[in-house]
Amino acid sequence: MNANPTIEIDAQPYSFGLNPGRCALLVIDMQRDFLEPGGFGEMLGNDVSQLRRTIEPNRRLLAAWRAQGWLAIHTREGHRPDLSDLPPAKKIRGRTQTTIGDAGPMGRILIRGEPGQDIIPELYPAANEPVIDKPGKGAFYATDLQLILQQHGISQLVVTGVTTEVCVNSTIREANDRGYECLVPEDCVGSYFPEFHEAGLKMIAAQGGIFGWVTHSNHLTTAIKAIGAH
Ligand code: TIU
Repeated sequence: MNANPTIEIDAQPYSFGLNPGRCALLVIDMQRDFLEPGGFGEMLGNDVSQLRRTIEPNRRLLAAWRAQGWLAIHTREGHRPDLSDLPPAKKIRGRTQTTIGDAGPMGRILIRGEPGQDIIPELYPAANEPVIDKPGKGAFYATDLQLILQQHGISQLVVTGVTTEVCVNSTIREANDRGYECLVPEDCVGSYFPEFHEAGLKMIAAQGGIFGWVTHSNHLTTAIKAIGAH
């Protein structure tokens, strides 16, 4: 008998066969500056409530994942304090008065080590969970994410976090091209723009799952809990 049978998760465009031990949870950029009232995201005029609705489903999923002892990885978008990894094109993008590296409401904006760049307390990484600091939108670009996944024998990713059409979609496209199967719980990802969130999800599951699968976290947590705790 196979000690690790595949767990079938109800999903679009068809069910996802989750392979325990080979599937990691990848939580993208749940950072204070993107999600908290008074942070950089809100300072730019964004509606952070669109992102904050993802906190509770992510918390439940992370708890179920941890109870199985499965690998969870967290990412943070951010740059070195000397800005040596910040391309000028990214620094000036948006033509806003305050940009990356400037003083913001919670320290220097998107600079590693600053309070606003850190992960929200509700989803704070456990001591044994890798945290990937990434300078781009995709989590594979200029990081050691793939090396870490390889060391753990991971071939599938459950991808959550923010924002749906930016860092989540960029990461899923990078992962898909590298041969990883990606499953996205729709209630665990969010965008400041509801129409981009909807389109971002459709783009993933369209054309027979061109980039991956889309589910609801209830399907995942129910299936995981049915295995029982280890
Ligand atoms: N993490 C992430 O998506 N970074 C962004 O800048 N997202 C926006 O939607 N702006």
